[in-house]
Amino acid sequence: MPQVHLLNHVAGNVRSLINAIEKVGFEVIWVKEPSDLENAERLIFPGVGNFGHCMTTLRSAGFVEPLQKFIASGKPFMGICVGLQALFDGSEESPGVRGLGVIPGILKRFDATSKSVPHIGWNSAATHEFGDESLYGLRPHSKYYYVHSYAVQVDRAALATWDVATAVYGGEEFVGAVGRGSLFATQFHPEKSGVAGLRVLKAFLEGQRLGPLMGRAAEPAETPTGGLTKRIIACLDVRANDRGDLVVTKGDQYDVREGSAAGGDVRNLGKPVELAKRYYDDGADEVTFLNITSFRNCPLVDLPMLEVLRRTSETVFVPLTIGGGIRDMVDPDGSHCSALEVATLYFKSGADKVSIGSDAVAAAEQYYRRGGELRGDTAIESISGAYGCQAVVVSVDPRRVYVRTPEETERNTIKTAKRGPNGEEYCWYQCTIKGGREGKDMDVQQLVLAVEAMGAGEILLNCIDKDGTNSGFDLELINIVKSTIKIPVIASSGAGNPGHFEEVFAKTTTDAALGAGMFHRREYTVKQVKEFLAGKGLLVRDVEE
Ligand code: 1PR
Repeated sequence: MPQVHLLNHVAGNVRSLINAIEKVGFEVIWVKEPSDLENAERLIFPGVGNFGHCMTTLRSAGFVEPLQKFIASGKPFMGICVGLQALFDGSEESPGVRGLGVIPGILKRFDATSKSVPHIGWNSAATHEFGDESLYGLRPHSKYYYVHSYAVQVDRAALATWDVATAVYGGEEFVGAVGRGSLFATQFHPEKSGVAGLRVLKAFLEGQRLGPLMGRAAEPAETPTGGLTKRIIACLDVRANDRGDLVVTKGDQYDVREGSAAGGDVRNLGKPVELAKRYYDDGADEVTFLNITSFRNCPLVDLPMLEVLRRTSETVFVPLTIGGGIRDMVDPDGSHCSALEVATLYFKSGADKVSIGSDAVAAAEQYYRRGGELRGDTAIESISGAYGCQAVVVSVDPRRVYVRTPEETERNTIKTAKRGPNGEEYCWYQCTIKGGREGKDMDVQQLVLAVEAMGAGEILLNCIDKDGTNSGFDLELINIVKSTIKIPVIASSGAGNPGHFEEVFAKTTTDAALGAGMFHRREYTVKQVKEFLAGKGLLVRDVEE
């Protein structure tokens, strides 16, 4: 097998990259020290997280000069995400920290006044000036998975001697991929970009710099968010059933047992790894696993979801999120594991993001008790500090509480179009923990504001009243959360048909929408949802073969 060296000095999910490299027929050799670069024939430098942290780590390990030398030698080099950013002079993210200075330019933060930041999702990497040829298999109408807050704005004069593929987000045109000679770098993650991404990785590894252009030339995207597609996410609630088998289950308003009386069997809708693969093949833009019972008495290293992630990441090349039990924990043998250690195990097993539920509510309560002061050591802060905010999702499980007048409660209320059982015209959204079993004296706006301040990168917004009802998303809830924070929101709970997805994208500014039961029960496929949305003029990622 031909080989590629991998410089892995920055935290993140490298397992998926290794799986992707192996999938396209190459073997990975780890770079352990700077002198290893002398023997490398080709090199990949991936990275996630903070620019300054990345450069400082490289500098202190003595990699800066050997890297510059490797690149100058003309051997094939590929940077991914922060691996692209490091090639530039610097970044607003870490003023005063020098990059490798191979390509001119400074990274700037996306303007968040009119859009969510980070930029998370599937966008273009279009090469307008290539005539009939494509750079490393990039296709004008393919979509690639991005997750970043800082980007290189396209300055055609400064980049005149470089080949550049661009994307547009909320009116800002930025560098999606850049290359010259045998140097190539992508801001997107090819290992997370499905078939389109694997094609790019393969072309780089095989040295296929230019190839025939497939498909029409790209036109600059004109939608308000640019070329960013509407993300459709498939969610798998996973737990052990009463026989101890790991199953994908699905609740009705969080009750996962069959029959109306408590005590029926846990609903079994399939096996996690197989279902995840099915949704990937169908075009799901992400797959989320929620480990709904957290396997409370299981030693950390034996957590069944670790194996589920390892196996899923071998065949599923889109982002994987894992939730449930991401918190400080004590192993059955009495040893203490921090939330960061738990998350690290999941990232090493193939997860791209962790989703925090109950622990986020506890952290938010303490945050307000301290008068809005950050403590620095909560699960959200420690994981986001080590892996970047894009790696931390907060899963919110709110429930409606109806009141006759806003004065009846100190919580933030809304006037609702859907009145309460006694004709109440107002409601507030109460945060819950432990799968909805315990309500807290905190409303959803307070929670999302606190977790955004702590460094969460995204909100997974469930709704207990809507879960499993097939009656559509709670649009009022989504709108109040979207107007409260800047980070992206995934609308969840209630999807029953493709029209519900169209409705949530038309009537809210949600960044993504998630479905569970309707996919598990095979009522509709992800592909059908996407075809329906495309038919209504919405931008979605096509499934490539
Ligand atoms: O508190 O950090 O250990 O995380 C536990 C996680 O497990 C949380 O993300 C919580 O939302 C989830 N969870 C706990 N209990 C349940 C349950 O169902 N009994 N599931 C549960 C949450 C809601 C969604 C569902 C959507 C879409 N499930 O994930 O997939 O509502 O469903 P639909 O499209 O069929 O309507 P921690």
